[in-house]
Amino acid sequence: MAGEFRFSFGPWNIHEGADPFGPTVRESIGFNQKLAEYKKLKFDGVQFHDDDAVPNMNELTSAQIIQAAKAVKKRLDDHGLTAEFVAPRLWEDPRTVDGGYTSNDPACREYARERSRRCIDIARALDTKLIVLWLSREGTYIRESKDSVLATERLLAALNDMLEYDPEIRIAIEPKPNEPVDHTYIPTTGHALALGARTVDPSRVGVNIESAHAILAGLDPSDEMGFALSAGKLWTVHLNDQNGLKFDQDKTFGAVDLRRALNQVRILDQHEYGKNGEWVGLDVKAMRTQKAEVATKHLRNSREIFLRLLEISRSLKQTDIDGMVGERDYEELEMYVLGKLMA
Ligand code: XLS
Ligand code: MG
Repeated sequence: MAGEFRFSFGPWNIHEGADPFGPTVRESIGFNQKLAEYKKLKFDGVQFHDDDAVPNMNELTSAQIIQAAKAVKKRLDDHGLTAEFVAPRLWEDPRTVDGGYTSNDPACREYARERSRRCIDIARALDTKLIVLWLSREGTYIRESKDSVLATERLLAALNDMLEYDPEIRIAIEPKPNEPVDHTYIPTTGHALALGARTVDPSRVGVNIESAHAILAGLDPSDEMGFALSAGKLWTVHLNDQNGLKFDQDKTFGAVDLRRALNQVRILDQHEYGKNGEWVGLDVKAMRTQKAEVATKHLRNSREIFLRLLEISRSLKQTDIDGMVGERDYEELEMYVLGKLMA
């Protein structure tokens, strides 16, 4: 509903703390136990990778996968939770080592497309029609290894394949410019929407904008959101924060730059994000230093920061802003916004 926000996160946002330079530092928490945390943290929506719902899906028939996903749907119901979306995890299997849809190996490309169809089956069993597509390894480590024209055509064919497989699903592409690969083929919102516009059904392709991914591309997340909102294409968000150009940090929303966070909340609020049922997703990770018993505070904090920034955004008086804009006194406007943030 417009003006009211509901929040979601994925089971991967409660995690063991491994990073590229060190192993896990916290015990694994079972999926059921994680579900029990959602309401305590005041979240109602669950985001899924396909194998968060059906972990051994590669060993099951499609009928078995659907049956297993239906059992997960029952567990969601027991906890009063809703599945927001399902994303095919196309970056861990050995067959996706060189990408999924754009892999140079035809057998691997077929694996990625087949896996995506099974992901759609899981979404339907969980009672959601939204598929998120983070195109993880769809790019190159070295430029000469793939042809970017051919790769774009392959991505388009994969999207068409999914749209045709299920005439009701909608696909929200989650752009990211790098990591794990050196450069990806769909680095920004503009690329995602341009690709969607060329599919068999552009009305069913939109975006999931993640704050950190926009920042890594040198862009302002709220402007990326505005671009998608103006096209009616912002179907979910992954809010978080990022301290400069380094690995994807998934920091607590607003933890690095409160003003940048304020502007994301503001653009969402002012353009009635949520009125078509869109969720506020928080793709945040606890710091590795965090002890196990307090390793969900990043979720609690991110939600709270969103709501406090919402209050600040709504306390900005439009007539005052209009006056300063009318005078072109942007120094005064800057101080007005900063003053509210520092109050
Ligand atoms: C990775 C992405 C990922 C997606 C879901 O950088 O943020 O976690 O959100 O597949
Ligand atoms: Mg994300």
